[in-house]
Amino acid sequence: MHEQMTWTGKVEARLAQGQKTGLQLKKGDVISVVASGYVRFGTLENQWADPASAIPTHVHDGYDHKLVALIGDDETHYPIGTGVLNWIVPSDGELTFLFVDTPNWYVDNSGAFDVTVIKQKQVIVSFVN
Ligand SMILES: [Ca+2]
Repeated sequence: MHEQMTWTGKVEARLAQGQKTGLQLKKGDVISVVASGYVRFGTLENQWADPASAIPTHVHDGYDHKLVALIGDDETHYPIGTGVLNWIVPSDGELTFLFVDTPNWYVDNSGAFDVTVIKQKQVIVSFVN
């Protein structure tokens, strides 16, 4: 099977477990990501976020409303925001995107970000015996 090198799709704000991409990454892989759009993380008029943060009018509630990446079973939230360029992947596993919201308060979210990922050629390292 041909290795998947790209993923383009929606990351819905209401997905508490995030959106899996099917992209299997290995530590040392290099990827670039572009994310755009606006989502709502609640029903109040000012509860909007772009991929990097809540809009500035929202009263800070202690949670960063932003797009992050997860890799495999690693619970680490890797910041993505509006995108990353030439990011060297730190661990092995499937790439998942997640919109960070207050735990258990995903049900009142709506909208989705448009996200595109490209897995790039790795830097070739030559070993001399
Ligand atoms: Ca919410």
